[in-house]
Amino acid sequence: MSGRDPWEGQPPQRAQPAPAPAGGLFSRPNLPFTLAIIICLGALVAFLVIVKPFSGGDTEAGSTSTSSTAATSSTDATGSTDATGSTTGGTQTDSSTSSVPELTPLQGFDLETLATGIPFPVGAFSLPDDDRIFVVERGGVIGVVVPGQGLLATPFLDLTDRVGSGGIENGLLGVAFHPDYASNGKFYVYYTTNPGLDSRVVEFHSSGPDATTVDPSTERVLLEVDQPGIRHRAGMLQFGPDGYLYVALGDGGLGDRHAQDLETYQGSILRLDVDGGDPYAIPSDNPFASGGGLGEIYHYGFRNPWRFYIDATENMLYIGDVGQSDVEEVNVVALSESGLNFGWPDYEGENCFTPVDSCDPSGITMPLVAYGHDEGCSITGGVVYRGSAMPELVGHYFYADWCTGLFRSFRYEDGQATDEQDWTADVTADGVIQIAAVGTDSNGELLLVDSNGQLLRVVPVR
Ligand SMILES: [Ca+2]
Repeated sequence: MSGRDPWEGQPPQRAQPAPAPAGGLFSRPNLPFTLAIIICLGALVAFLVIVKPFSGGDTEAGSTSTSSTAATSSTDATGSTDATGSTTGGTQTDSSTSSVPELTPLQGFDLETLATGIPFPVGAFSLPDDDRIFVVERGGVIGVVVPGQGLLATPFLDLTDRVGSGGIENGLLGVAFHPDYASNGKFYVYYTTNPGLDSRVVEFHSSGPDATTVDPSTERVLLEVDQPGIRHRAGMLQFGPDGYLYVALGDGGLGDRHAQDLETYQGSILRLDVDGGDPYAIPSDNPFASGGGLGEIYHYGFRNPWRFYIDATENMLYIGDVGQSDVEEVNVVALSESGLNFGWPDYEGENCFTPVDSCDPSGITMPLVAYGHDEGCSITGGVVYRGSAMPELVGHYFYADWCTGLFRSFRYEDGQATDEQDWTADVTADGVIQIAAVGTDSNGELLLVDSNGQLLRVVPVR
C-alpha cells in the first residue's frame, strides 16, 4: 500500500540490537569468569525476589522504570484489564502516604515517535501482555505498530473492499477486542459502508491471540444504521466492565433533532450484549429495554461524541462531544447511570443552541469541562491514565483538540474536575497538532494518534 511507513519492508529483527557475538563469553578461556558472573547474578536476583529491598508498595509488573515504584497506594492495584484491552492496574497516587523515595518532579512530556506514514490514523488500541498497538486507519485498515519496528507491512485487518471513507468523518472508526479475546478471538469494528456511508457495527473472528492477520470473510454484521447525512459518525467502541459493548453514534450531521429522538440511533451511545441473542441481545437494564425508545440506547443527546472512554477502575464514563459553533465539552458520569440526555441540539455546552435564546435545562446532563472555540474547534475525547511511568498522573483524564494541539488533563473527584493541567506546549513543541485520538499501550502509557500519520508515545520529562 502506498503511503505506508518506510520501515515496513525491514525484517523485524532489523530494529533489534544484535545479540553479543557468540564465542566470547562462553569460549573456553572465559568460561570460568562467565560462570562466576552468572552465579553472582543468580544470587542477586534471588536476593531481590526474596527480600524485596525496594518494595514500598505495589510495583507495576514489567515496568522498566525504577521510578514507578513511587506508585504507593494499594487501592485499585488490581492489574485488571480495562475494556479497551489495555492493561490497567495503576494505583491512585497519594503523595501524603508515600513511603518510597520521591520522584523527581515531572517537568513535562516528550513524545516518542513509534511510527510515521500511517494513512490517516484515527485510533490506537492494545491488548494485555501484547506489545502490538492496533492502529485504526480511516481508509479501512487496522494496522499494527510494534515499538521499535514502526508500522508492519501486513495489516491486522483490511476492509478497504467494503469501507466508505469519503468525507473526513467516515471510514473505519473504531475497534474493540472482546474481553475474552484471548480465548474466543472475537473483536468488533465500527465502519461506514461503501456504498452508502451507513454506520455498521460488525464482529470478526481471529484464529486467536497470536493471530497477525484476520480473514475479512469472518465478518458478522450486528447492526447497520441508515445514514442519509454524511457527517458526525462518532464510531467509538469499548467494552465496559459489565461485559457489554458500548457504541457511539453522532447525530448524522443533518441539522435535525435525531439526537433527541429515541426512535433513531443517531446522537446516542448504545449498549449491546454481544454474547446473547442473535446477532446481539439488549441488556435488560438498558433504560429503554421495556419501551419508550430503542432498546439499544443507553444515553442520548450527542452531536458527535468523538471518543468516549470507560474507566473500568472507577466505573466511570467520560464523553468528549464535538461542538458546532462555540463550545467543546467533556461529560463525566458514573457508568451505572443510564438514560441521560446530554442536551444536543438544545444545548451546546451549557449554552442554549436550538433555539439560541431559550431552552429548558431540566433533565439535561451538563458537561463537566468545556472550552471555547478561541482554544480549539474539535475535541478529541481521551483516556484515563493508568500507566506506571507517571504515577502522579494515575487517574487523570487526558483529552485533546484536533485543531490546535490542545492537550489537557484533569482528575474527576466527587462531581468536580480537579488538578486541571495544560500540556499543550509539550505536544505542540514536537509539531503535533492534529490529535485524532488518545490511546494506551499494553502498559497503560499514553499514545497520541496524529492524523498526519504519526503514532507517538507520551514519555515523562523529569
Ligand atoms: Ca452536551
